[in-house]
Amino acid sequence: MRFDVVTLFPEMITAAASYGVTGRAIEREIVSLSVWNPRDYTHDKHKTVDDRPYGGGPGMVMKYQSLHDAVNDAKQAGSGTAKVVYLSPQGKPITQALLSEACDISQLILVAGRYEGVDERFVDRDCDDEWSVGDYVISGGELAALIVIDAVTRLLPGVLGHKESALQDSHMNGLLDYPHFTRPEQLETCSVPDVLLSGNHADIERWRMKQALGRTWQRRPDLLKNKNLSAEQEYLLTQFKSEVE
Ligand code: 9D3
Repeated sequence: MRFDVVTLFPEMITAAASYGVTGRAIEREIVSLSVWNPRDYTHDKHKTVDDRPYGGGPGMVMKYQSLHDAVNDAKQAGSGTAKVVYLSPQGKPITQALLSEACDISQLILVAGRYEGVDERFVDRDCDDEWSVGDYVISGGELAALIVIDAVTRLLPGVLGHKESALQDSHMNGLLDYPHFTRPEQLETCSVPDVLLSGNHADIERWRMKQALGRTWQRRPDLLKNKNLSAEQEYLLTQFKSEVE
């Protein structure tokens, strides 16, 4: 899988992606990452990438031509078909399902905007899709592009170890995680739940499922609405609810 990011701040992308899971995937050549700066595609003395909005109003808008030329170079650097995605607050909210579909694409060109955004004709003519990372304001598309790169890379075959991969498609998928504990067993008055020290793996599994269901019900009831629970899960959730005052 090949990622190309069009950005005025290329070091932001290469620096952050060089750590952890993404850094390792790049080193092992499971993914490649290239950055393209629209400023390198300007031709005027001041390397102008932005201009004032037609119709007036505050802020500046990224100009069409340098974005277009940067995307074209990114496409030519690839070998097959590319998908061009503009990261913006107006985009469709990214979900695990949307990112799973992106795994089948051999080249993902991510365009990060700055200022008030890009000339809309770039979105219309050059982009295949427009994605958002959620309903809050960030200062530009770079952090959003990094989220996409991280989340997609984790889904690619061979990136995660066996244990993490197994965790990824566990039976608790679609639920919030259960609570985790490690040593020490006692922190002042706060102890580890007895069941986790019991060595009874069936009891531990049931307790974790109950916690995952209960926390999802408390914190993210929207996630339970689209989920079919087994009879066992319904029983565990009822038990959890009855234990809440
Ligand atoms: C305060 C400026 N806003 C006026 C209503 C518009 C605005 C312009 C540009 C808000 C944010 C941005 C920059 N954001 C992104 O480039 C961005 C983003 C986001 O802000 N939220 C969620 N997902 C994304 S993806 C890219």
